[in-house]
Amino acid sequence: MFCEQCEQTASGDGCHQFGACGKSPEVNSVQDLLVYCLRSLAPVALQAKAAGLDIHDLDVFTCEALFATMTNVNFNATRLTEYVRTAIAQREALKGQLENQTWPAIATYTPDFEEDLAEQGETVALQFISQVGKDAVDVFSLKLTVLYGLKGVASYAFHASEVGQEDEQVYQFVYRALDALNDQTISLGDWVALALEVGAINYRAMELLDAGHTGNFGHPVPTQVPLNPRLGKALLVSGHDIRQLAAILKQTAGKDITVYTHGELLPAHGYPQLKASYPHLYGHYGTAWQNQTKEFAKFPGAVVVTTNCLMPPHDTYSDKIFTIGPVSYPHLAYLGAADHGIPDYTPAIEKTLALPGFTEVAPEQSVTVGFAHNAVLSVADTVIDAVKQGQIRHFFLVGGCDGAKPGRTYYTEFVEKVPDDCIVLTLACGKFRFFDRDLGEIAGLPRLMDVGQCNDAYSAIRIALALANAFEMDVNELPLSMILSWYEQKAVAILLTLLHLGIQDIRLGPTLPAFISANVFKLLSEQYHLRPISTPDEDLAACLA
Ligand code: SF4
Ligand code: SF3
Repeated sequence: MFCEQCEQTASGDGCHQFGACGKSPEVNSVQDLLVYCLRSLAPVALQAKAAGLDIHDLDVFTCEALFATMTNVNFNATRLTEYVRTAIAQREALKGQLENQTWPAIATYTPDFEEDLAEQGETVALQFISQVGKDAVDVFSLKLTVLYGLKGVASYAFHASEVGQEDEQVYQFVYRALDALNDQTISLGDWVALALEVGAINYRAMELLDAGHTGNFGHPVPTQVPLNPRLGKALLVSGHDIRQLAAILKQTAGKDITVYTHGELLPAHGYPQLKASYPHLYGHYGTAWQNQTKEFAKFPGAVVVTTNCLMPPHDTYSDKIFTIGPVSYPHLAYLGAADHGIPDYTPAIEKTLALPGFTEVAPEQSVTVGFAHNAVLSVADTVIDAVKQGQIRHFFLVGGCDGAKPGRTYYTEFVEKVPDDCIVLTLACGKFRFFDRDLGEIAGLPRLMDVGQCNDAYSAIRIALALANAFEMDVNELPLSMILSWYEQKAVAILLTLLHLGIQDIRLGPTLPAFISANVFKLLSEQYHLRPISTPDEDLAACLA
């Protein structure tokens, strides 16, 4: 097997024997086969669109299928095979509607479903890896950057479609980028341009998702979220999917169940309409994804995992875990979509009622969430005055994915060392390293503001652009530094968005992506001053200089 799509990749240069994430070589190969089949579908889908056919369901399917190949989403070869079958069946059905076309060879590829699909996946993956010619290493690096970034785009576009926000431009691009991966003639420079276009499209996908979340649930407002449980039956919802959280809240209403968020669903508490409609959306339990085996084991109720990051579950608790959508793991209960993409959550509810729930009170503790663009920009005047009067010296955006590597203590230390006259904005699951710290206030503004999920990088960008506008300066001239952590492919998409917007001087860690070649990194550091994190002291001093 060969996979190097995440930060956890073995020895920093690719998982070859078994995934450090727990993905088996067989599952990896079926995922490779699925990506190949989606690439084979792409030219046909583009033709269908050019011919004016409505292929909306296929657009959403393509995004979901790409999502299923992201890190810590789908470990189930059977379900991945279903995606492969659907991709091929849909492609052939479309070809039937597009008569008299000459198709490229890839669009005629069909796996032999009677034979070992993993073996066939390995063959197509080897073809993809075998690059020849000038700039082969760097072209391969950029192809992987495009593919991995595209997975991030697809995941956000899938979520945006769930909350009723779609843009044909995004779907078109998904196929165009998949089709580009079939093209051996694209130059190095054009691959760089395509990678930046992934960033541009990702900005649009995140914007759509923001519009879907705020349109359905209101603009986030600063909201206190209890971290201590309350007595009674408890259901935990993990992942990123706020629409599914809303569906679970609806289906558990009046059943004497308290619903807790886990991981990237913490910011859901900031959405006022969700809170107002469902008072049993009470608190947050646990921290970032890599701690879930301990946290899920201890949680005294059922757990629904709506998206990444799912870790291979331990036997001691696997019978209370439920997965949905693109998420799957062999032997874990899977709740298929029953009504407009919403599963019937009865099995998870029954499991919750059968489990003891919380039986002991714990000391009160809380965090505040809800500092998305609307909330922060509603106090823009205060922020601007505080900067002008020298009360706020600098802003730091410290955020991104969390992970298990010891080097990630950098981020905790960094935040602890940020001087008192600076504000820390944070987002995504990396915040769990410091989210419960009380950093105090400046001019009535909290020094630590939780902007939201990883996709709310859109909100952070909106805040930065609005401040730049107010100060009549370029965003790179603002007293703002971005200290980012990455783990999976959503983070790749977000990084490409920031580069597309021309954001300079980003510090990235805990390590640089293995799929970025030395030359590609050189280019990024020359053009954007992208650099690896060093030590908190050194980086802080440089940012504040
Ligand atoms: Fe390795 Fe990450 Fe790929 Fe899993 S997703 S196999 S940990 S590189
Ligand atoms: Fe975290 Fe998996 Fe990336 Fe949404 S949930 S940021 S790692």
